[in-house]
Amino acid sequence: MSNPLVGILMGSDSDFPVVKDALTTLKSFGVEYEVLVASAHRTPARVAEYSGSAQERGVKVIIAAAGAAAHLAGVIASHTILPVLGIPINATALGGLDSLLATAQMPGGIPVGTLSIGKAGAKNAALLAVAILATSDQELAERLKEFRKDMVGAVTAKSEKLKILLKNENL
Ligand code: RP5
Repeated sequence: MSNPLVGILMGSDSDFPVVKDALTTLKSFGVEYEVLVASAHRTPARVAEYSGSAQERGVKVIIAAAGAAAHLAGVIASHTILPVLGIPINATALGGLDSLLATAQMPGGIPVGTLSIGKAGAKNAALLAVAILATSDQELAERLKEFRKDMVGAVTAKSEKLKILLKNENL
């Protein structure tokens, strides 16, 4: 990947099984990305260095995934004016509610676009990044429209399948 438009940071490599869904989604749209592990608490200087230089390197959107007291997305947002999307990770006994609140409840002034906890959030963070990039990339916008169309097709097919199942079971 030579010209990453999306930067993805995760607080720990233990977040990767969830973050992977963001990568596969970006890849399916042909969007280039870069990924690194950087923690707001364990490696604050690394987070500051990455976030402070991302825009000048051509990155357009940053996705941050973190669990527990998840300050990563907010700290990144404090170092850049790029849009920052947060994925709360379920990493503790609190089931991800801790990271959801830590990521979403930013005080006014430094926004973080927070997605849902876990894999759905990872997929949607990537789709939202694609939507942001698509505002200035017509080809990507067309791909996003196709994706939505395919989803309509898939849901309709599920409904048809259910109809057959109900008929077979005399319901
Ligand atoms: C957070 O703490 C990470 O994002 C991860 O979700 C959680 C646990 O990290 P590890 O102890 O697995 O490295 O900072």
